[in-house]
Amino acid sequence: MSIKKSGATIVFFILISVGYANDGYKLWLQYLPFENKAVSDYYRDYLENISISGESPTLDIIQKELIIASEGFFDQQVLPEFSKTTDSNLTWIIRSEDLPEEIKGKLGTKLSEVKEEGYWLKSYQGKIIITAKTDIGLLYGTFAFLKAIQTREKLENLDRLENPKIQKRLLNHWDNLNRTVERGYAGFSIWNWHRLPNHIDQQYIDYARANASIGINGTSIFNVNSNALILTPEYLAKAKALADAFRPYGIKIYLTARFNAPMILDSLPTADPLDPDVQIWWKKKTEEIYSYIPDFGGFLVKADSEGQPGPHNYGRTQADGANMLADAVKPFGGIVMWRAFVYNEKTPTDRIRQAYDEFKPLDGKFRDNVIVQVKNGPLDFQPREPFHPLFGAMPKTPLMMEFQITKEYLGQETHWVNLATMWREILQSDTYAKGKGSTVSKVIDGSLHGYKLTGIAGVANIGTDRNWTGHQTAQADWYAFGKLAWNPDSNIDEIAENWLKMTFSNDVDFVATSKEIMLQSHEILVNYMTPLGLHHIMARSHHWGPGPWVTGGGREDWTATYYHKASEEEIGFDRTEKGSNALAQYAPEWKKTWGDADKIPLEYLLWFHRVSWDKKLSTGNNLWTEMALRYQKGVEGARWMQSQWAKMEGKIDQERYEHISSFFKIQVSEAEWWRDSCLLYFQQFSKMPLPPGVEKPKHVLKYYLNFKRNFVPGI
Ligand code: GCV
Repeated sequence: MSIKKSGATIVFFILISVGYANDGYKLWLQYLPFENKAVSDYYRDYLENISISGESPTLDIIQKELIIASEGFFDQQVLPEFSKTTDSNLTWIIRSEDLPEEIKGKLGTKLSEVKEEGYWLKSYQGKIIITAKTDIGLLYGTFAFLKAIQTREKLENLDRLENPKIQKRLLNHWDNLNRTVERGYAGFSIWNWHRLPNHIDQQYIDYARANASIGINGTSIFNVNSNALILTPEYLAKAKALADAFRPYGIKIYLTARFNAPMILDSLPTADPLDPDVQIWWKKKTEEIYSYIPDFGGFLVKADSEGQPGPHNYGRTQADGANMLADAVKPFGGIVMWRAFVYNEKTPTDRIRQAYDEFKPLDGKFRDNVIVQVKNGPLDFQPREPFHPLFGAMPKTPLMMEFQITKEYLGQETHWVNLATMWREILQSDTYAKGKGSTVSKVIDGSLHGYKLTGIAGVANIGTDRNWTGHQTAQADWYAFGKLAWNPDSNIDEIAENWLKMTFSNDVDFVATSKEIMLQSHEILVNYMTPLGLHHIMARSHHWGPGPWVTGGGREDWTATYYHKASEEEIGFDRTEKGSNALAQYAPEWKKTWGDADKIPLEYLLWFHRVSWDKKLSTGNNLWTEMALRYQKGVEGARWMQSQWAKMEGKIDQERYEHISSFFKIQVSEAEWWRDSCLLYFQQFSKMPLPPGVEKPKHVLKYYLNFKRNFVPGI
């Protein structure tokens, strides 16, 4: 499997990335040709002769990845030679137990710091040693090595020992059996159920490669709004085929469990979790699943929420439901991820306080293989929410984070918004659970409360679009999710920078400009969609575009007016003790700032307070003026992003440059749509003129109220 390098190689680095058409399919694993001969020569030494010690499907994958990388870096002219012996090689890929004794001795006790999925990249006497306890660790280490090359790191001083801080790092697909994707905006589901199990599409393999390259080790392949059919032999055989394909990449399969599956599939009269027949049914079903997938990860459950059946139907608690499933998977080492996204359709209290009210009293009542999966904020993946108050409030029950990578409420994959910025805001929020510094990241990595089980899930933004994610730049969110899952305290500036280099180019100007766009993008979007703590003001049902006027219908808490409660005097949701008192679910430290309308950061103002339109804010403006100026600022921000991007022409391939440029047309016009329609709507209440500097709306309010778009994707 070796092709000797030839003298002809040298001329090929002129074919730098700019020259290629590129549809984005290769994600951040582009392995673009080196920009000049010096760079190429430098890295070639490390890529030419590599030793891989041992044999396994995962080690075969490592070898294949190094070939793919070399084909890219050297434009197919130089392929690495592999050997089993380490002697003359500059790069070694070797399990730590197989290292020569002498080297083990020199590496010392630090070697024992490498845990199950961890790795150590170590420059040692002119060589690079990639070592790990397991083959999966070696795979992660190889991707880290290739990333170091992609981002042009110097390898001589490399000394990177990494272990994941979170154990279960999952994607959650909301994919349906008919291949639609709930809240999916990048085409259809990549799972071709009709062709499975016999046909394993190359895209499944590339999916596993991409996930392994960022350390994702689990995937729940089916919608949380579940269909019991997924648990039947027909679909288990298909899930097994995927599990077999993913296994060498270190990725386990998880399935969603529809709570009333025993009734649907086998006509049991009840799905009561305390009914012995129901318990036996789940035990048998679980045994059956493990007979197909011996390393099945476990169940993910949405219960008692938005029409899904659950333990409430039988007067039981969420713990009763979760524990029944936990007992079924326990003998096989499986886990249950039980979602805390539970709220009552009658809206008995402020919707955002219901999960806390329900779960907090159950702390310590769950089996040790249950982990409660909590959305980042207490409402529903809004452009900005404070962190969920359950974080820090359940010391005896492991909690995992659920982020939404797909952009249901943030432009539906046509806006460039860097989600890592928003996720950092949540992860670095202080719960004060054990005093200052008790960040959400420490809750979910288990260090704050000593959780034995830790996890994080991201609702996937992946579909059949050629570039996987609809917007080329939405790939960055998948990438960043993996990186933050590995270490929730990772530096998001570095994540953005590395993603840009790996995906597009190492050009200094390109990276600096694009990174700036990324880092500003979230605040810009919040300004043109939901400034000052506004929330849930999107259109009904498909959630695309503005809808502050949405009212009536079956459920109060699915309207916009329930949340902003605009009147001629004031606007906002009072969540202080004078109102719903959801604020009391947070540590007292937060009450001091968030509880005071004069001290609260303006970002959260209308989330927690009702404020009169003419109230003077810390900026010197009254509320109405500040709101109008922020909407305007958001639009200007979107235009600024667009103009910055226009300067990038010629710095990357034209295909992706143009793709992103055309998406900016959508983003800017939708930003204007949000600004104009929201300001016109709220102006009916404030009755004040638009302040100077805010552009006149393009249409009258009636136009926006009547605007309808058919067949919005994602529902
Ligand atoms: C899968 C929101 C979305 C739903 C989603 C739900 C959930 O309400 O609009 O599509 O359902 O969250 O997270 O369960």
